[in-house]
Amino acid sequence: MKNEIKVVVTGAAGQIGYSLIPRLIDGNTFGDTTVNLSLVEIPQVVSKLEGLAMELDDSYFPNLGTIDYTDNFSEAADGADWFLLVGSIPRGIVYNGKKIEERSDLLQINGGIFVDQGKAIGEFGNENAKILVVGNPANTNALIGRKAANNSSQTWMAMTMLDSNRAKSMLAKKLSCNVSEIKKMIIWGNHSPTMYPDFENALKDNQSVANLIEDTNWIDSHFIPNVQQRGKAVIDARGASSATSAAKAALDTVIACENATSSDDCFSAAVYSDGAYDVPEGIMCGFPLMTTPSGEIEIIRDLTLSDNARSRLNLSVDELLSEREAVKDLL
Ligand code: NAX
Repeated sequence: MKNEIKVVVTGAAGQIGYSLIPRLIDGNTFGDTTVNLSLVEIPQVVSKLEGLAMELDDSYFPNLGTIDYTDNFSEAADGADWFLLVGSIPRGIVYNGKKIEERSDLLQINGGIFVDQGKAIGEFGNENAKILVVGNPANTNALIGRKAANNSSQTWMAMTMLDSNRAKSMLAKKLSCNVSEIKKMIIWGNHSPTMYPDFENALKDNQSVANLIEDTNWIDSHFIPNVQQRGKAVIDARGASSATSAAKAALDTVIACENATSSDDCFSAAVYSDGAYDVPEGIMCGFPLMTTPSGEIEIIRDLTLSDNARSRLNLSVDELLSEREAVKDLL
């Protein structure tokens, strides 16, 4: 780990940002490294970041380096090692006089944002920078950003760790164990209700969860749909989308990328498909990942997918292909 690291967070004045940003500098996520923060917001909101910067100063974080806040993404991107791209326009708001309700509208609007951010990351971000897209539709936003960046030494990911953490929690409750005992909880496909939480490759005590849970009805009618729909369930219960759990998942992804993965585990994020597991090339798909001891992020390629898993993955891949088609003018 470097002695000093620069981290850019967009959407910094949002719900997830408020929970995420302090924990980037708490000495846990990046270890004993000085963290320079570059916080980005849209022009209408950027002045609010002064208040957040004041709170960070007031919080006694020995690992805090500098704090910059800006609405100029290119300026923020200069020399950055990590990009947490949280900011995006949510569904349901009025944008340029039109209420954004369709996923296709969301894809176009946010896609445009990710073209500009991607270009700036490719040009000004560090070689070997890592980019985690949280803002939805995360997989396709990441695809657009990656293409615009056109920098093969940088690693683009879209976040599926929250889905993986949700799945671990449900399995741990069912198996009466601690969440940390569930290993290899892979989320395949899109961060959307078509995602496939893979209970067959998930392990507890080195045994497939599929063998430990005999109640197949629970898997099909409770576990899989509830992981897929958990985001909506939180919105219904809380009146706002997941924030603290999303922030924790982003931090977990950073930690997973910064530390070598143990041989009995993997982590989940969507990365660019190179044809692994027969997923078509050129989409950002959730895969099982590992960080090598030298810090490379790689797809784990030796797992088996059952016919059931394969058909569920295919559904999600079809959705990703149709999203790609919807934004082809941006690629
Ligand atoms: P908020 O609406 O609270 O905050 C978003 C912030 O982004 C706002 O302050 C807005 O001004 C800012 N923003 C918009 N466009 C921007 C741009 N071009 N540059 C910089 N900032 C910009 O939303 P929040 O609850 O924080 O959620 C943020 C995003 O995370 C949403 O797109 C949401 O759908 C997505 N999520 C993704 C999850 C995942 O697992 N991948 C789970 C949680 C969350 O739903």
